[in-house]
Amino acid sequence: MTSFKQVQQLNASPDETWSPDEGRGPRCPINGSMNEDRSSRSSQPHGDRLTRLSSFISDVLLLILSHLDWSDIRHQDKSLPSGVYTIYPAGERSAVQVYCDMESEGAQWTVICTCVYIARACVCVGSDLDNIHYLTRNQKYELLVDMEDFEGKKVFARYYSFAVDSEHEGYLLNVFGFINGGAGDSLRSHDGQKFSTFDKDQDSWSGNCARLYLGAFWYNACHHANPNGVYHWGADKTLFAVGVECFFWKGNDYSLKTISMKIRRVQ
Ligand SMILES: [Ca+2]
Repeated sequence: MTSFKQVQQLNASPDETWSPDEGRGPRCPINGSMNEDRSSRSSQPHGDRLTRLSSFISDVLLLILSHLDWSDIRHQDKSLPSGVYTIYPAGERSAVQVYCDMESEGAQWTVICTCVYIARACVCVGSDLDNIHYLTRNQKYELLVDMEDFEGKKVFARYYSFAVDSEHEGYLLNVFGFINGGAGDSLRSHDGQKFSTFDKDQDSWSGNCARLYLGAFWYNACHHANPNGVYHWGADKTLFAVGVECFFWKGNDYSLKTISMKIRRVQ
């Protein structure tokens, strides 16, 4: 299992976290129908087990599929604010907490990687790549990359289509349909690449890009973007291209103040 740099605690307040098992917040609308069905089934003939089993399986599948991502939660209560929520990308036993952004570019974005300031540095809080794969394998998703420099300027890059293949396929990145929000297209050269880490070199270079550039990403040979790189405070040429970088906006050797990658299901 491979992931972005991970921080487990997302500083969620209890009121911001929703789980269907907690009995608060939005409820799955089909819960009621399941209970109703069970009571009516009790009067059915004892021999009708196959029909009951088939109906039960159908109910369970509907329950699982109704909580896939943030869009499903938001669909049930449109007044919910930005915050940390629990989603189930691979079914009811796959609970994972994610930050949901209601403020950027039309809202309803599920954050898969973002910088959070901890001890005067920016730590990438990321989602597990398996979960991203589960979310994007059957549904069409778009990607928004927000970033900010130390002069206070904010830009973004947006892509109409985003998907990550399975671990077996190296978590290969599929991203296209670029829309320029001032950041340039620094992911183009990463499209079609597998995800590389310190201990798993899957890049297109003879060496290990993750070790050379001190990050973990869909390196080619090697990068135009390094969001999991070393956090510097802006321009720093001490080590070449190891910072949190977006080449087509700030070039090499400028480590960004913040960068966030967010996905949203295309309706
Ligand atoms: Ca390599």
